[in-house]
Amino acid sequence: MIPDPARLERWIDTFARITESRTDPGVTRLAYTPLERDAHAVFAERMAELGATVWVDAAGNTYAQRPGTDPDRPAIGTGSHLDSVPNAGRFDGIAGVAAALETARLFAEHGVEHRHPIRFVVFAAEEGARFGQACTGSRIAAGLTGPDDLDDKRDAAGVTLAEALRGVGLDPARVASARWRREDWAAFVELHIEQGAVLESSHRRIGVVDTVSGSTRLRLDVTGRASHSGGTPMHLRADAVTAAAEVVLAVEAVATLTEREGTRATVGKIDVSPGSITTIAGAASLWVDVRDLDADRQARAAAEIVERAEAICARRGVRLCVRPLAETPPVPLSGPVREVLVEACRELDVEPAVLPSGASHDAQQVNTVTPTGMIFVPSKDGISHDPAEWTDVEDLALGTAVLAAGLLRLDATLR
Ligand code: HGY
Ligand code: MN
Ligand code: MN
Repeated sequence: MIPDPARLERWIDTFARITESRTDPGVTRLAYTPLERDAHAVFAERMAELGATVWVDAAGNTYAQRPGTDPDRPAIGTGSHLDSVPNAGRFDGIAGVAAALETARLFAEHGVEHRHPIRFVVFAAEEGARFGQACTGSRIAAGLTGPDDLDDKRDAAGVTLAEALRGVGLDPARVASARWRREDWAAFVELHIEQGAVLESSHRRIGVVDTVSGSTRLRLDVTGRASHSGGTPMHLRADAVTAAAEVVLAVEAVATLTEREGTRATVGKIDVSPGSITTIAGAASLWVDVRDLDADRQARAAAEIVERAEAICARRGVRLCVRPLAETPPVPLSGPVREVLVEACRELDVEPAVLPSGASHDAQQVNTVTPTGMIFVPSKDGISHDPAEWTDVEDLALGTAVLAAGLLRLDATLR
Protein backbone atom coordinates (compact mmCIF):
# COMPACT_ATOMS: atom_id res chain seq x y z
CA MET A 1 0.00 0.00 0.00
CA ILE A 2 1.68 3.16 -1.18
CA PRO A 3 0.13 6.57 -0.39
CA ASP A 4 -0.35 8.69 -3.51
CA PRO A 5 1.45 12.08 -3.29
CA ALA A 6 -0.81 13.53 -5.99
CA ARG A 7 -3.94 12.69 -3.99
CA LEU A 8 -2.40 14.16 -0.86
CA GLU A 9 -1.53 17.31 -2.80
CA ARG A 10 -5.15 17.57 -4.00
CA TRP A 11 -6.45 17.31 -0.42
CA ILE A 12 -4.02 20.03 0.74
CA ASP A 13 -5.25 22.22 -2.10
CA THR A 14 -8.93 21.42 -1.49
CA PHE A 15 -8.79 22.41 2.18
CA ALA A 16 -6.46 25.38 1.62
CA ARG A 17 -9.03 26.86 -0.76
CA ILE A 18 -11.71 26.94 1.96
CA THR A 19 -10.55 30.29 3.29
CA GLU A 20 -11.83 33.81 4.04
CA SER A 21 -10.18 35.35 1.01
CA ARG A 22 -8.91 33.71 -2.15
CA THR A 23 -6.71 36.72 -2.86
CA ASP A 24 -4.77 36.66 0.45
CA PRO A 25 -1.57 34.60 0.27
CA GLY A 26 -2.45 32.80 3.50
CA VAL A 27 -5.32 30.60 4.67
CA THR A 28 -7.80 31.99 7.21
CA ARG A 29 -10.39 29.50 8.51
CA LEU A 30 -10.97 30.35 12.14
CA ALA A 31 -12.37 28.20 14.93
CA TYR A 32 -16.15 27.76 15.02
CA THR A 33 -16.80 29.64 11.78
CA PRO A 34 -18.91 28.41 8.83
CA LEU A 35 -15.65 27.96 6.89
CA GLU A 36 -14.37 25.46 9.46
CA ARG A 37 -17.68 23.59 9.23
CA ASP A 38 -17.40 23.57 5.41
CA ALA A 39 -13.99 21.94 5.70
CA HIS A 40 -15.34 19.33 8.13
CA ALA A 41 -18.19 18.63 5.67
CA VAL A 42 -15.70 17.91 2.85
CA PHE A 43 -13.95 15.41 5.13
CA ALA A 44 -17.26 13.81 6.18
CA GLU A 45 -18.52 13.49 2.61
CA ARG A 46 -15.36 11.78 1.34
CA MET A 47 -15.24 9.41 4.31
CA ALA A 48 -18.89 8.45 3.73
CA GLU A 49 -18.01 7.72 0.09
CA LEU A 50 -15.31 5.37 1.41
CA GLY A 51 -17.99 3.52 3.37
CA ALA A 52 -17.20 4.92 6.80
CA THR A 53 -19.88 5.69 9.39
CA VAL A 54 -19.77 9.45 9.96
CA TRP A 55 -21.02 11.64 12.79
CA VAL A 56 -20.39 15.02 14.48
CA ASP A 57 -20.36 15.46 18.25
CA ALA A 58 -21.74 18.41 20.26
CA ALA A 59 -18.31 20.11 20.23
CA GLY A 60 -18.19 20.04 16.42
CA ASN A 61 -15.58 17.25 16.24
CA THR A 62 -16.23 15.10 13.14
CA TYR A 63 -15.73 11.30 13.20
CA ALA A 64 -15.55 8.65 10.48
CA GLN A 65 -15.28 5.02 11.50
CA ARG A 66 -14.16 1.92 9.55
CA PRO A 67 -15.55 -1.16 11.34
CA GLY A 68 -13.15 -3.71 12.81
CA THR A 69 -13.57 -7.48 12.45
CA ASP A 70 -14.21 -7.51 16.19
CA PRO A 71 -16.77 -4.75 16.80
CA ASP A 72 -16.50 -5.07 20.57
CA ARG A 73 -12.93 -3.81 20.60
CA PRO A 74 -12.20 -0.17 21.43
CA ALA A 75 -11.28 2.11 18.54
CA ILE A 76 -7.83 3.10 17.33
CA GLY A 77 -7.99 6.71 16.23
CA THR A 78 -6.11 9.17 14.04
CA GLY A 79 -6.75 12.72 12.87
CA SER A 80 -5.98 16.39 13.38
CA HIS A 81 -7.72 19.76 12.86
CA LEU A 82 -9.00 21.94 9.99
CA ASP A 83 -9.22 25.37 11.59
CA SER A 84 -6.31 27.81 11.15
CA VAL A 85 -4.71 30.92 12.55
CA PRO A 86 -5.24 34.13 10.53
CA ASN A 87 -3.13 34.20 7.33
CA ALA A 88 -1.90 30.68 7.98
CA GLY A 89 -0.01 28.21 5.86
CA ARG A 90 -1.54 25.28 3.96
CA PHE A 91 -0.30 22.36 6.07
CA ASP A 92 -0.93 23.02 9.79
CA GLY A 93 -3.68 20.51 10.71
CA ILE A 94 -4.54 19.84 7.06
CA ALA A 95 -1.54 17.50 6.70
CA GLY A 96 -2.91 15.14 9.37
CA VAL A 97 -6.41 15.18 7.91
CA ALA A 98 -5.11 14.56 4.38
CA ALA A 99 -3.06 11.65 5.73
CA ALA A 100 -6.17 10.26 7.46
CA LEU A 101 -8.19 10.51 4.23
CA GLU A 102 -5.45 8.80 2.20
CA THR A 103 -5.08 6.07 4.82
CA ALA A 104 -8.84 5.46 4.78
CA ARG A 105 -8.72 5.24 0.96
CA LEU A 106 -5.84 2.75 1.01
CA PHE A 107 -7.57 0.59 3.64
CA ALA A 108 -10.84 0.68 1.67
CA GLU A 109 -9.32 -0.03 -1.76
CA HIS A 110 -7.07 -2.80 -0.47
CA GLY A 111 -9.82 -4.31 1.69
CA VAL A 112 -7.51 -4.08 4.71
CA GLU A 113 -8.91 -5.91 7.72
CA HIS A 114 -8.24 -4.81 11.28
CA ARG A 115 -9.67 -6.12 14.54
CA HIS A 116 -10.24 -2.74 16.16
CA PRO A 117 -12.52 -0.14 14.58
CA ILE A 118 -10.38 2.62 13.05
CA ARG A 119 -11.81 6.05 13.88
CA PHE A 120 -10.69 9.07 11.83
CA VAL A 121 -11.25 12.37 13.63
CA VAL A 122 -11.22 16.06 12.71
CA PHE A 123 -11.10 18.13 15.90
CA ALA A 124 -12.85 21.48 16.04
CA ALA A 125 -11.16 24.72 17.15
CA GLU A 126 -7.60 23.51 17.70
CA GLU A 127 -6.07 26.96 17.22
CA GLY A 128 -6.14 29.39 20.13
CA ALA A 129 -5.85 32.37 17.79
CA ARG A 130 -9.54 33.37 18.01
CA PHE A 131 -10.48 32.68 21.64
CA GLY A 132 -7.07 32.39 23.37
CA GLN A 133 -7.56 28.78 24.44
CA ALA A 134 -6.12 26.16 22.07
CA CYS A 135 -7.54 22.71 21.37
CA THR A 136 -11.13 23.48 22.45
CA GLY A 137 -12.70 20.57 20.52
CA SER A 138 -10.22 18.01 21.84
CA ARG A 139 -10.32 19.53 25.35
CA ILE A 140 -14.10 19.01 25.34
CA ALA A 141 -13.57 15.42 24.14
CA ALA A 142 -11.04 14.91 26.92
CA GLY A 143 -13.39 16.40 29.51
CA LEU A 144 -10.96 19.30 30.16
CA THR A 145 -13.44 21.96 28.96
CA GLY A 146 -17.12 21.82 29.80
CA PRO A 147 -20.34 23.80 29.18
CA ASP A 148 -19.45 26.25 31.99
CA ASP A 149 -16.15 27.23 30.35
CA LEU A 150 -17.65 28.59 27.15
CA ASP A 151 -18.93 31.99 28.28
CA ASP A 152 -15.77 33.63 29.57
CA LYS A 153 -13.61 33.29 26.46
CA ARG A 154 -14.28 35.96 23.83
CA ASP A 155 -12.82 36.78 20.42
CA ALA A 156 -11.71 40.27 19.31
CA ALA A 157 -15.32 41.17 18.45
CA GLY A 158 -16.53 40.11 21.92
CA VAL A 159 -18.20 36.90 20.67
CA THR A 160 -18.04 34.17 23.33
CA LEU A 161 -17.12 30.56 22.58
CA ALA A 162 -20.72 29.58 23.43
CA GLU A 163 -22.13 32.15 20.95
CA ALA A 164 -19.69 30.95 18.29
CA LEU A 165 -20.82 27.33 18.76
CA ARG A 166 -24.45 28.41 18.42
CA GLY A 167 -23.49 30.43 15.36
CA VAL A 168 -22.48 27.24 13.54
CA GLY A 169 -25.49 25.23 14.68
CA LEU A 170 -23.95 23.58 17.75
CA ASP A 171 -25.48 23.61 21.22
CA PRO A 172 -22.95 24.61 23.90
CA ALA A 173 -25.26 23.24 26.62
CA ARG A 174 -24.73 19.74 25.18
CA VAL A 175 -20.92 19.67 24.94
CA ALA A 176 -20.60 17.31 27.91
CA SER A 177 -22.12 14.63 25.65
CA ALA A 178 -18.99 14.92 23.45
CA ARG A 179 -16.73 13.67 26.23
CA TRP A 180 -14.85 10.50 25.24
CA ARG A 181 -15.18 7.38 27.41
CA ARG A 182 -11.83 5.74 28.17
CA GLU A 183 -13.24 2.31 27.38
CA ASP A 184 -14.17 3.37 23.82
CA TRP A 185 -10.55 3.96 22.79
CA ALA A 186 -7.42 1.80 22.53
CA ALA A 187 -4.95 4.40 21.17
CA PHE A 188 -4.67 7.53 19.04
CA VAL A 189 -2.04 8.81 16.57
CA GLU A 190 -1.85 12.33 15.16
CA LEU A 191 0.26 13.17 12.10
CA HIS A 192 1.27 16.85 12.00
CA ILE A 193 3.87 19.12 10.41
CA GLU A 194 6.76 19.78 12.80
CA GLN A 195 6.41 23.59 12.76
CA GLY A 196 10.11 23.76 13.62
CA ALA A 197 13.43 22.99 11.91
CA VAL A 198 14.78 19.99 13.82
CA LEU A 199 13.90 17.37 11.16
CA GLU A 200 15.17 19.50 8.28
CA SER A 201 18.42 20.43 10.07
CA SER A 202 19.06 16.81 11.06
CA HIS A 203 18.17 15.54 7.56
CA ARG A 204 15.39 13.31 8.90
CA ARG A 205 12.16 12.79 6.97
CA ILE A 206 10.05 11.53 9.87
CA GLY A 207 9.79 12.49 13.53
CA VAL A 208 8.11 10.64 16.39
CA VAL A 209 7.18 12.94 19.26
CA ASP A 210 8.10 12.18 22.89
CA THR A 211 6.81 15.30 24.67
CA VAL A 212 4.42 18.08 23.63
CA SER A 213 5.15 21.55 25.00
CA GLY A 214 2.87 23.14 27.52
CA SER A 215 1.56 26.68 27.13
CA THR A 216 0.50 29.43 29.52
CA ARG A 217 -1.42 32.25 27.84
CA LEU A 218 -2.09 35.61 29.47
CA ARG A 219 -3.71 38.87 28.47
CA LEU A 220 -2.11 41.96 30.06
CA ASP A 221 -4.19 45.17 29.99
CA VAL A 222 -2.22 48.38 30.67
CA THR A 223 -4.23 51.50 31.52
CA GLY A 224 -2.60 54.93 31.42
CA ARG A 225 -4.04 58.32 30.54
CA ALA A 226 -4.81 59.40 27.01
CA SER A 227 -3.86 62.98 26.32
CA HIS A 228 -2.61 65.37 23.64
CA SER A 229 0.74 64.33 22.13
CA GLY A 230 1.73 67.98 21.67
CA GLY A 231 0.41 69.56 24.79
CA THR A 232 1.60 66.96 27.31
CA PRO A 233 5.23 67.26 28.46
CA MET A 234 7.15 63.97 28.65
CA HIS A 235 7.38 64.04 32.46
CA LEU A 236 3.61 64.43 32.88
CA ARG A 237 2.55 61.33 30.91
CA ALA A 238 0.99 58.00 31.85
CA ASP A 239 1.69 56.41 28.49
CA ALA A 240 0.21 52.90 28.18
CA VAL A 241 2.07 51.89 25.03
CA THR A 242 5.60 52.74 26.24
CA ALA A 243 4.91 50.68 29.36
CA ALA A 244 3.59 47.84 27.17
CA ALA A 245 6.69 48.07 24.98
CA GLU A 246 8.93 47.65 28.04
CA VAL A 247 6.80 44.66 29.12
CA VAL A 248 7.26 43.06 25.67
CA LEU A 249 11.04 43.28 26.08
CA ALA A 250 10.73 41.86 29.61
CA VAL A 251 8.84 38.85 28.17
CA GLU A 252 11.71 38.26 25.76
CA ALA A 253 14.32 38.73 28.52
CA VAL A 254 12.68 36.19 30.84
CA ALA A 255 12.60 33.51 28.13
CA THR A 256 16.16 34.11 26.93
CA LEU A 257 17.78 33.83 30.38
CA THR A 258 20.40 31.12 29.93
CA GLU A 259 18.99 28.69 32.43
CA ARG A 260 15.74 28.64 30.52
CA GLU A 261 16.89 27.40 27.13
CA GLY A 262 13.69 25.40 26.91
CA THR A 263 11.32 28.31 27.52
CA ARG A 264 9.82 30.27 24.63
CA ALA A 265 7.75 33.38 25.35
CA THR A 266 6.07 35.53 22.75
CA VAL A 267 3.92 38.63 22.45
CA GLY A 268 2.31 38.15 19.06
CA LYS A 269 -0.52 40.64 19.45
CA ILE A 270 -0.83 44.16 20.88
CA ASP A 271 -3.88 46.45 20.78
CA VAL A 272 -3.40 50.17 21.44
CA SER A 273 -6.17 52.65 22.16
CA PRO A 274 -7.26 55.14 20.97
CA GLY A 275 -4.68 54.45 18.25
CA SER A 276 -4.29 58.04 17.06
CA ILE A 277 -1.02 59.63 15.99
CA THR A 278 -1.73 62.74 18.04
CA THR A 279 -2.94 61.06 21.23
CA ILE A 280 -0.79 59.44 23.89
CA ALA A 281 -2.07 55.86 24.29
CA GLY A 282 -4.47 55.58 27.23
CA ALA A 283 -4.69 51.81 26.99
CA ALA A 284 -2.70 48.91 25.59
CA SER A 285 -3.41 45.18 25.68
CA LEU A 286 -0.85 42.50 24.98
CA TRP A 287 -1.28 38.75 24.63
CA VAL A 288 1.54 36.58 26.05
CA ASP A 289 2.26 32.95 25.10
CA VAL A 290 4.75 31.07 27.33
CA ARG A 291 5.79 27.57 26.20
CA ASP A 292 8.03 24.98 27.82
CA LEU A 293 8.68 21.24 28.04
CA ASP A 294 9.11 21.56 31.80
CA ALA A 295 5.98 22.44 33.81
CA ASP A 296 7.80 24.11 36.74
CA ARG A 297 10.00 26.20 34.42
CA GLN A 298 6.92 27.25 32.44
CA ALA A 299 5.11 28.31 35.62
CA ARG A 300 8.20 30.19 36.91
CA ALA A 301 8.63 32.02 33.61
CA ALA A 302 4.98 33.10 33.55
CA ALA A 303 5.15 34.26 37.18
CA GLU A 304 8.32 36.24 36.53
CA ILE A 305 6.81 37.91 33.46
CA VAL A 306 3.86 39.06 35.57
CA GLU A 307 6.19 40.25 38.35
CA ARG A 308 8.30 42.29 35.92
CA ALA A 309 5.19 43.71 34.23
CA GLU A 310 3.81 44.83 37.60
CA ALA A 311 7.11 46.56 38.48
CA ILE A 312 7.33 48.31 35.09
CA CYS A 313 3.75 49.58 35.29
CA ALA A 314 4.12 50.76 38.89
CA ARG A 315 7.28 52.67 37.98
CA ARG A 316 5.58 54.26 34.99
CA GLY A 317 2.41 55.21 36.86
CA VAL A 318 0.03 53.07 34.80
CA ARG A 319 -2.30 50.29 35.95
CA LEU A 320 -1.93 46.61 35.01
CA CYS A 321 -4.65 43.95 34.86
CA VAL A 322 -3.51 40.34 34.26
CA ARG A 323 -6.04 37.92 32.76
CA PRO A 324 -5.12 34.21 32.48
CA LEU A 325 -6.43 32.91 29.13
CA ALA A 326 -5.38 29.26 29.03
CA GLU A 327 -3.12 26.83 30.85
CA THR A 328 -1.84 23.54 29.35
CA PRO A 329 0.96 21.54 30.97
CA PRO A 330 3.70 19.86 28.90
CA VAL A 331 2.65 16.28 28.14
CA PRO A 332 4.90 13.23 27.68
CA LEU A 333 3.08 11.12 25.06
CA SER A 334 2.65 7.34 25.35
CA GLY A 335 5.97 5.45 25.34
CA PRO A 336 4.44 2.20 23.97
CA VAL A 337 2.68 4.02 21.13
CA ARG A 338 5.90 5.88 20.38
CA GLU A 339 7.77 2.57 20.15
CA VAL A 340 5.16 1.16 17.76
CA LEU A 341 5.55 4.23 15.53
CA VAL A 342 9.35 3.89 15.57
CA GLU A 343 8.99 0.22 14.56
CA ALA A 344 6.58 1.23 11.79
CA CYS A 345 9.23 3.65 10.50
CA ARG A 346 11.89 0.93 10.55
CA GLU A 347 9.50 -1.42 8.71
CA LEU A 348 9.64 1.22 5.95
CA ASP A 349 13.45 1.54 6.20
CA VAL A 350 13.22 4.96 7.78
CA GLU A 351 15.08 5.92 10.97
CA PRO A 352 12.90 8.58 12.69
CA ALA A 353 14.08 11.36 14.92
CA VAL A 354 12.47 11.21 18.38
CA LEU A 355 11.85 14.82 19.38
CA PRO A 356 9.65 17.16 21.44
CA SER A 357 6.95 19.34 19.93
CA GLY A 358 7.26 23.10 20.49
CA ALA A 359 3.68 23.57 19.31
CA SER A 360 0.64 22.34 21.23
CA HIS A 361 -1.64 19.75 19.64
CA ASP A 362 -4.93 17.89 20.01
CA ALA A 363 -2.81 14.80 20.73
CA GLN A 364 -1.81 16.41 24.02
CA GLN A 365 -5.44 16.58 25.12
CA VAL A 366 -6.64 13.16 23.97
CA ASN A 367 -3.56 11.59 25.59
CA THR A 368 -5.37 12.15 28.90
CA VAL A 369 -8.02 9.65 27.71
CA THR A 370 -6.10 7.10 25.62
CA PRO A 371 -2.42 6.34 24.88
CA THR A 372 -1.44 8.75 22.12
CA GLY A 373 1.50 9.24 19.74
CA MET A 374 2.49 11.79 17.12
CA ILE A 375 4.20 11.54 13.74
CA PHE A 376 5.97 14.66 12.44
CA VAL A 377 6.77 15.50 8.84
CA PRO A 378 9.34 18.23 8.11
CA SER A 379 8.53 21.96 7.83
CA LYS A 380 10.70 23.80 5.32
CA ASP A 381 12.93 26.32 7.14
CA GLY A 382 10.89 25.53 10.27
CA ILE A 383 8.27 28.09 9.26
CA SER A 384 4.62 27.73 10.32
CA HIS A 385 1.57 29.93 11.03
CA ASP A 386 2.56 31.82 7.88
CA PRO A 387 1.83 31.47 4.13
CA ALA A 388 5.48 30.41 3.66
CA GLU A 389 4.72 27.17 5.59
CA TRP A 390 5.73 24.23 3.40
CA THR A 391 6.01 20.43 3.58
CA ASP A 392 7.23 18.36 0.65
CA VAL A 393 4.37 16.11 -0.45
CA GLU A 394 6.76 13.14 -0.78
CA ASP A 395 7.55 13.55 2.93
CA LEU A 396 3.82 13.71 3.67
CA ALA A 397 3.33 10.52 1.64
CA LEU A 398 6.06 8.79 3.65
CA GLY A 399 4.46 10.08 6.87
CA THR A 400 1.13 8.66 5.69
CA ALA A 401 2.77 5.28 5.05
CA VAL A 402 4.15 5.36 8.60
CA LEU A 403 0.69 6.28 9.90
CA ALA A 404 -1.01 3.40 8.04
CA ALA A 405 1.67 0.92 9.16
CA GLY A 406 1.53 2.28 12.71
CA LEU A 407 -2.26 1.92 12.95
CA LEU A 408 -2.05 -1.70 11.75
CA ARG A 409 0.78 -2.46 14.17
CA LEU A 410 -1.27 -1.01 17.02
CA ASP A 411 -4.23 -3.11 15.85
CA ALA A 412 -2.07 -6.23 15.94
CA THR A 413 -0.43 -5.54 19.30
CA LEU A 414 -3.15 -3.95 21.42
CA ARG A 415 -5.57 -6.13 23.39
O1 HGY B 1 -0.53 27.13 19.13
C1 HGY B 1 -0.09 26.03 18.81
O2 HGY B 1 0.94 25.59 19.28
C2 HGY B 1 -0.82 25.19 17.81
O3 HGY B 1 -0.53 25.65 16.53
N1 HGY B 1 -2.21 25.18 18.10
MN1 MN C 1 -1.82 22.44 14.35
MN1 MN D 1 -1.30 25.86 14.57
